[in-house]
Order: sequence, then structure tokens, then C-alpha cells
Amino acid sequence: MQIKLNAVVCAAAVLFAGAASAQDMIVKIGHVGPTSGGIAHLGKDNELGAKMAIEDLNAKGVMIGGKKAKFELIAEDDAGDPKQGTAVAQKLVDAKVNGVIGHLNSGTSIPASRIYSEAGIPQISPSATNPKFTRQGYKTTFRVVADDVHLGGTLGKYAVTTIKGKSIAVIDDRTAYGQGVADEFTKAVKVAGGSVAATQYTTDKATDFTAILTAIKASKPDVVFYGGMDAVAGPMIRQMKQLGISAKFMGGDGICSSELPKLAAGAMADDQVVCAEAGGVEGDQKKGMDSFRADFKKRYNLDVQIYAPYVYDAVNVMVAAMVKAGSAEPAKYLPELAKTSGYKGVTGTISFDEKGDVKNGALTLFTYKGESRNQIAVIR
Ligand code: ABU
Repeated sequence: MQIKLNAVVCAAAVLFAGAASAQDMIVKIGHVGPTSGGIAHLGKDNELGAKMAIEDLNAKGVMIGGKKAKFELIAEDDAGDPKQGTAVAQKLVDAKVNGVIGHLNSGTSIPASRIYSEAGIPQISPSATNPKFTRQGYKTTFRVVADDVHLGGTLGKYAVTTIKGKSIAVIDDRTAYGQGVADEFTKAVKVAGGSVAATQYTTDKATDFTAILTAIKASKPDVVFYGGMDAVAGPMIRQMKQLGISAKFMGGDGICSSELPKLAAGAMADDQVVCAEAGGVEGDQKKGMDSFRADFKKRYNLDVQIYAPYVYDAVNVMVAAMVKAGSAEPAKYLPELAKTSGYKGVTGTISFDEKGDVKNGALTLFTYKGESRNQIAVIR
């Protein structure tokens, strides 16, 4: 009997230790990314960035309005699909989350932003780069990365002035991101005095590019730009090699992952690929990013793909606004979030402009040697 009683007391103590006390408050942070489908590795990378932030905040102990906050992550999968994106956005609104980090894709972040705006729930995307995302007039919409005007514009100029591309081919996957970044690339090529010799289209689910690559081959391209994600870019690079196209391969942040060499299955030549991440750090700030990457690897036994550090910062920027406001209620902390200025994160200094875009956003050009992604330059 005594043994049974002790067991009950122990179980109650464990339950009490794991639960929030009466003085604590629960803060629910929603996260959305494609954790299934072709770019699940990128969705999981983002989700782990959110998990890591929440683990660190709970370990540190954060006070909001005199109460100890216990942060809970509510992670949803939108599969990169606009319809599923709005469905899970509504699910998070119904779950009364205090804020949302996501979505990963522009094609899901843009339609979901209307749902969060109507519910008054702040949303920070760590990776959606289509300019429209923050240009809809919603007060609840923020992002911590540069946009496709900056990405496509810089890459287009680089293709003409640095790579000296004479015959440039452009392919995009017709998504909000792929089409947007390819259009900005094309505009910048023209401004820099170059021209686009061939244009082709695919989808974010395609696997066979023989027809479009054969059409492009006729223009003898020295640069092929792809607007889309790494899951399609990898096999495309492989099929370029099979068809004897040895052009430089360029793309935006969507292809600029740690996974790209594996997805290309050894078909990528050293320095063949030039891509850009929509953020970047230099000088003293590099230490913070390097230590984040090492810590991430240690905790989850995975390399950062692209945007986990940006997700980490997005969660922390949101929580910093709650602390300043003394409240996790969306209507109360939203004005503080909009005023975010000089926040020192692992991805650099974050301040929002009047649209909710990061001010003075950087981008980083990368190339690959073997399986290693090497920085070329940070550009503002
Ligand atoms: N920025 C690349 C991946 C996400 C997106 O904008 O769709």
C-alpha cells in the first residue's frame, strides 16, 4: 500500500514539474512549412529552427508582463501547396496561436497572410521572397530576408558583368517564387546590357526536363538560370550533364541548399553553380552564425539547409516584441513588433521598414566545390 502511495506522489510531482504553474502563461507559436513532399528537407530545416528557438527560450526563462512564459510550438505542414497553406493557416487561427512563423514558400505565405491579417495574428516569414508578400497593405505581415527584387536583380547583373554570360537561358517553375525571381533576373540581365536567348517553363513537381533542355541547347547557353527549388534543380543539373550542356547554372535561394550536390547526384562541376541566400553576415557577425550552425548540427545531427537560422531569429524577434509589450496578445504586441529596430540576431541586425520588410537586407552569393557550399560574397 505504501509503495502504491509513493508511486502516486511521484507521478503527481512529475506531472506538476512538467506543467505550467498558475502564475505561468502559455504562449503558442505556430510554424508552417512543407514537411512533406519534394522539399520536405527544407521544411524540416525551418521547423527545427523554430524548435531550437523555443527550446532556448524555455531554457532561459522569459518573463512577459510579470509572468513566466512557457512557449509551445504548434508545427503544421502545408506541403508547399497554396490550398493546404490556407487550410493550416485557418487551423492555427482556430487554435488561437499568439503568432505564426512561416510559411516557407511565397506561394503559400501570400494566400495565408490574408487569413492571419483578418485574425490580427502577426506572421513573420523566414524565407518567402516574393515582393508581393509584404506589399498587400497587411499590418500583420513581416519577413526577415531580402526579396526577389534584390535576389534576381543581383544575380542578373552578376550573370552579365562577372560571369560575362553571352547566351543566357531562363527556366522557371511557374510558382509565385520561381516566376518572380526569374522575372527579376531577366530584367536585371537586360539592364546590365545582356539578353535572354531562351525561356522555358516547368513545374515544381517535374522530373523530366529533356524537352526543355533540348530546346535550350539550341541557343548554346553559357548560363542557365533556374527559378525554383533545389528538388527540381538537382535532377535538372544531372540531365544537363547527360545532354552535354556545361553552362553555369544559377538560381536564387530556393536552390542554394546544403542538399543540392546530393540532389544533383555528383553531376555538378566545381564552381558550376552560383546561387544566393536572401541574407548574410560579415565580419564579427559571422561568429554567431557559425556557432548557430555548429549547435544545430550537435542537437539534431543535421546540417543547416538554408533558413533555419532565419526562423530562429524570427521566433526571437516575435518574443522580444511580446516582452517589450508586456503581453503575448497579438493586438498588444503587434505595434512593438512593427517597431523592431536594431535586434541583434544570428542572421544579423533586424529592423523592419513600414511594409514589414527587413531593412538593408543582405544577400550572400555561393558556389559549390564537391559537396561543400562556399561563400563568394555578401552583397547589400
Ligand atoms: N525564397 C525561396 C523559397 C521560398 C519562396 O519564396 O517560395
